[in-house]
Amino acid sequence: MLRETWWQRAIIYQIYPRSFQDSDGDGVGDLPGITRRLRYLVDLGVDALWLSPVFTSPMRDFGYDIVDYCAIDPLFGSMQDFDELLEAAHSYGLKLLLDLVPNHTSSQHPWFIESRSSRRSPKRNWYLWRDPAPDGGLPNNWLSEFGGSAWAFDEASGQYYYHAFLASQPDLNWRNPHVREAIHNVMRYWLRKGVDGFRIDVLWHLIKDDQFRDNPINPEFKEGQPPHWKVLPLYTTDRPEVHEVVAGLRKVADEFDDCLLIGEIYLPPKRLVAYYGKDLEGVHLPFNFGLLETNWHARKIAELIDEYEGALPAGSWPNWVLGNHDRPRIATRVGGAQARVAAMLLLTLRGTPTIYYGDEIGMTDAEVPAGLVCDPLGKSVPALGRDGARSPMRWDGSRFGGFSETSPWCLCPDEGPPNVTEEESNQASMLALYKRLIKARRHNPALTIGSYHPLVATGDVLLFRRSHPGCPSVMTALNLGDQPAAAILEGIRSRGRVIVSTLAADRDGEAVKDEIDLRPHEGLLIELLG
Ligand code: TEU
Repeated sequence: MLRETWWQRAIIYQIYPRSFQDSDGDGVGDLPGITRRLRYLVDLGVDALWLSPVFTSPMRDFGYDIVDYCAIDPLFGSMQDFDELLEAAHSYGLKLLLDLVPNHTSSQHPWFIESRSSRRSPKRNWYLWRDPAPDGGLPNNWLSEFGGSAWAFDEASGQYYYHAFLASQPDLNWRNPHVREAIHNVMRYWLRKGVDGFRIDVLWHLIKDDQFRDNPINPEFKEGQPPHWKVLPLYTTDRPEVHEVVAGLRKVADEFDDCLLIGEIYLPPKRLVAYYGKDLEGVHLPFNFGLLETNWHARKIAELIDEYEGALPAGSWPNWVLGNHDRPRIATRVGGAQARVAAMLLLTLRGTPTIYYGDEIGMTDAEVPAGLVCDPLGKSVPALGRDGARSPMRWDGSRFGGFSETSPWCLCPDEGPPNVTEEESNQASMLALYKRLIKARRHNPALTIGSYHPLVATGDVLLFRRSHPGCPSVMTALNLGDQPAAAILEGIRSRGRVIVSTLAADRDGEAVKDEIDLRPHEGLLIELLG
């Protein structure tokens, strides 16, 4: 069993820095803005902040295209601003995680400029260069996630380079030990500064097939699906050799105390958990995106939890994610009423939860008129546009939502709710619910580190129990439907009392026996007595 670490009990909060708080009036969020809002995050009760990339970048993919891994983009502030943020976060007891983007750089990164300069460049082999096919065409059928072939032709040197995302995001060659060493040193740079770990971008992409074989055609592809689904990514992602690379990243993390590595990996549970590594020498938390992808039905969610819990290797620690900067927001996917139920689910499941900024006030995706699309993915595959989930944080009801003095880079926040100021003074708000749930979680080890026991998943009702020796067990009872529902607990002694209802405080302390009545869209947290 692994020794208990800070991140097992922690709640992580993702900040998309462009959209959190502008401090210099340019309409783009920045580091001093985040520093200004730390008090809010402490009051919310989270433990660690993960910042999407803040490094120097031409921003073709909003910072996921980096030209200097060890410098702050002036749009976000200076290195001094970063140091101040880190110090302030630590003084509040908050951990700070950065976004490590090891799979690709910007095409403007000096490494790529040098690599591209000639076939004989010492850095040629830092990226993936291939000759054209004998007929002069593409080296193989690999597709970019952002549309079209994953190969871009370089006229000057007469070869193609591989890019899993934009052509301006060439993939690094992770079979090259110099690339490994260079990124390891990037990690060391930030860890020496005192950051507490990294979320690692597209970890399952790092190694591609060394024979560059064609990906198999996807027989189930249907028109309207993302174009890159036409082939199955057999030879471009989740290659067996990736685990050695992951273990290498972990070794660097282990040079430092308590460094947390989270991997961004979109894979089904059985393949996902391989990223914990042999003997748990992989990342500490391979992000579990099950809740982003599941249908919102009690049975489906129960199956997802069982499958995930069942796949976890001995001694590993689970985690759950409800939203991020790449996917529609939870309140948009399941509606405002169910978003409250989802909050209870996220914060009472076993495993480290990650909250996406703004979800705690019930923000929904902004509607993005076609002419205003910023996201490169949204431009090539409109159905997958990500701008909506990246709109500015809504701090108050003023013009520009208290986010900025000026019109924001992305769509303006509407005036009015939801916003932090309004919700702070409303006991029935989403924000108040998040705070109560976080407090309950922190208060009872059954919820933070306790074991998980499935109880019921029928109709719209989902029920489970969390237990830990020496403290009261807690039951989560969720109604995922819009009709009243009852759960009858046969053979379970379930005397308890309600500690949180997602709807209102009117049931606090209510005694519960064998039958639990749930109002439409209601979730109850019940502390069991004996
Ligand atoms: O996302 C990788 C990824 O899998 C996404 O491309 C996802 O498939 C897509 O957004 C559809 O939901 C990471 C970052 O989170 C994303 O913001 C970057 O654009 C991408 O990598 C490239 O760095």
